[in-house]
Amino acid sequence: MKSADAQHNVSEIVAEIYERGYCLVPSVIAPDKADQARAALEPLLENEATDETRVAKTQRVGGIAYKHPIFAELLAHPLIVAIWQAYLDDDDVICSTWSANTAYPGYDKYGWHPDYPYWWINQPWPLEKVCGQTIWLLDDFTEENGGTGFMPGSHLKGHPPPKEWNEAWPAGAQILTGVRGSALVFHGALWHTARPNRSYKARSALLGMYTRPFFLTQEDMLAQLPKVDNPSEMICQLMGGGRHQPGIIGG
Ligand SMILES: O=C(O)CCC(=O)C(=O)O
Repeated sequence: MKSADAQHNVSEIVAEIYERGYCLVPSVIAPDKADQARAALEPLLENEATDETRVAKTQRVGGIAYKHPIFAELLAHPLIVAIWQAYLDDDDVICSTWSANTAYPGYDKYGWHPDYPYWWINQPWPLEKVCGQTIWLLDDFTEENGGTGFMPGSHLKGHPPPKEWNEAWPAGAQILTGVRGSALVFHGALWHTARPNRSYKARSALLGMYTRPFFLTQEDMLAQLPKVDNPSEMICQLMGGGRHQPGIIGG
C-alpha cells in the first residue's frame, strides 16, 4: 500500500477517483498554511485585476509557479504528486496547468464542463490514465460562497454535460464544501462547474492539472520554469524539464 503521509492513504484515494470520479482529501495542509497561500495570492489579485475581471466578478491568476514560492511548493506537494503518480500509473507525471481562481461576491454563473484535454478528444473519451485535476481550497468552501459543483459518476459518461445544466441545477449534483487546506482530487473527465458566490467575501482556489509526459499540456509550463527560483527536482519534472522535446531527425 502506497502512502505519502500517515493520515492519507493514496491507494484508497485513487480507488475512489476511479469509482466515483473524485475524492475530497481533508487537511492536506494546515489552515494557517492555506492562509499563507491566500495571503500570497492577494497582491497578485490586486495588481492583475482589470475592468473585465471586476465586471465578471471572477479572476484567474496564471504563472503562480513562479510568482510566489508557496505556489511552487504546493504544486509539488508530496501527497498530491503521489496521488497523481499512482492514478496515472506513471512516476514521470507533469503539470498541465497551475493557476488560481477567485469568485468574488456577486459572481453568479454556472458553466458545466470536463477539463482539458477532454474538450478536444473524440467521443467516447478514453477514460484511463489521461489527467487528474486538483482543487485546493484556500478559503473554507461553503454552499453560500461558491463551493465548486460536481456530478458524481459523470467521469464514466465519455461525453460533455448537457448545456441545459447551466440553467437548472441537475438532480444528484454535489457541492464541494470543506475546510481551507483540503483538496478535491478528481478524474479529468468529471463534469463540474463554478458556482455563484452569495457571501460577502471572495472565495479562492488553486487548480492544478496533472498528466503524463507525452500529452500536450494546457499551458506552456516549461516556458515558466526558468522564472522559478531554485526549482526542486520535482518542480523541474512537473514543469516539463525532463520530458521529450520534439526535434528533427538528422537535423
Ligand atoms: O473555481 C471553481 O470553483 C471551479 C473552476 C473550474 O472549474 C475551472 O477552472 O475549470
